[in-house]
Amino acid sequence: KSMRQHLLQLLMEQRGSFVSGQEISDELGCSRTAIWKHISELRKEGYVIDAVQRKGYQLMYAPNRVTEPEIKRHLQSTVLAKHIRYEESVKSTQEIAQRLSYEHCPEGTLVIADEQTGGRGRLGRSWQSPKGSGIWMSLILRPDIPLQKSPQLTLLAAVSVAKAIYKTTGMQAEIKWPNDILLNGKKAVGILTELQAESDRIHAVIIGIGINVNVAETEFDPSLRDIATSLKIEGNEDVNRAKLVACIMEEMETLYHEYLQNGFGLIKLLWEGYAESIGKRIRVRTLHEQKEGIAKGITEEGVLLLEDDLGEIHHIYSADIEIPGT
Ligand code: BTX
Repeated sequence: KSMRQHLLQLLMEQRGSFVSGQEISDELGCSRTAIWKHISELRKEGYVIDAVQRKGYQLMYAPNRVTEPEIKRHLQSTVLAKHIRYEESVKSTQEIAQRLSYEHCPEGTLVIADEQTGGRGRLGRSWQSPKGSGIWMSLILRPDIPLQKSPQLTLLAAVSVAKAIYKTTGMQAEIKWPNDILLNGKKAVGILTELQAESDRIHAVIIGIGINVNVAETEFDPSLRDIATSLKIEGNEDVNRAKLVACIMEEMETLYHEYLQNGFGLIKLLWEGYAESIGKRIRVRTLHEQKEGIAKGITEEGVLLLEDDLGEIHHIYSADIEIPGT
């Protein structure tokens, strides 16, 4: 943890009162001059910190950021996000999480960045991740489950995000199988699940979650403006990113325990409650083919069931779906 993050944590823990320079230098093991330097850096980042002689420092205002102390301030979960790796700007948080996982980091480690320059979606697609306005994060899980059950975790993540969006903003999101979350029909969240496995054993599941939180319309690439949206565009209000991250982690923690103990049953039910396309006519596109029919639901494994016009049921493992005529 950097000196600056540590200092920030101290100031946050004692919000509403002054922290003396002596206390800070004891805690951090650094000089008064060094503290002063870090305080000025924090101010440049938008923190408002009051400094009064013989009293010390007091945090008056914290900007909307997703640093470790900001997230921890809202967090009650025990395993998930206990370890947080925050970065200002990275190519992709998935990449860092993959590496940390190979280095045997603990389960629940969360990698989060303020900006991604090469955010990735599925099938080699890219994910736009502008600076300062979204949640771009990757969570490392190490569940003891067979490989073919891993798609269930994408659905678990989607339900957790939809619940957390409702809790923090009151907005009702819809889930589009397998991994998109929509607000008023437009994509506000994307989820990408990547695996580290050897033969049939899962070493880690890395769940990448991208949320357009306070992204303005002009921040989206023109090609996305018709299909993408953000929580702020739909709700007309700034959303505290750190609070939303914490809320997602808490929802996920609850569902993950439920999942490990009792299996996919409850999550499947919750998921179906949020799913926009179940019972509707959809078009399914895979790399090689395209099918149309009625979405009947998902299986115990999280596989989509499609009934074609001849009444035949198809299992769809991975695809993009569309609702014809929209
Ligand atoms: P996807 O393949 O389902 O969606 C990618 C498609 O979505 C793109 O081709 C584009 O059309 C559209 N798109 C791109 N950026 C955005 C955006 N910001 N909002 C809405 N639509 C967009 C979805 O893949 C999975 C995305 C996961 C992103 C997270 S962010 C943290 C982690 N790190 C990383 O590199 N990826 C994940």
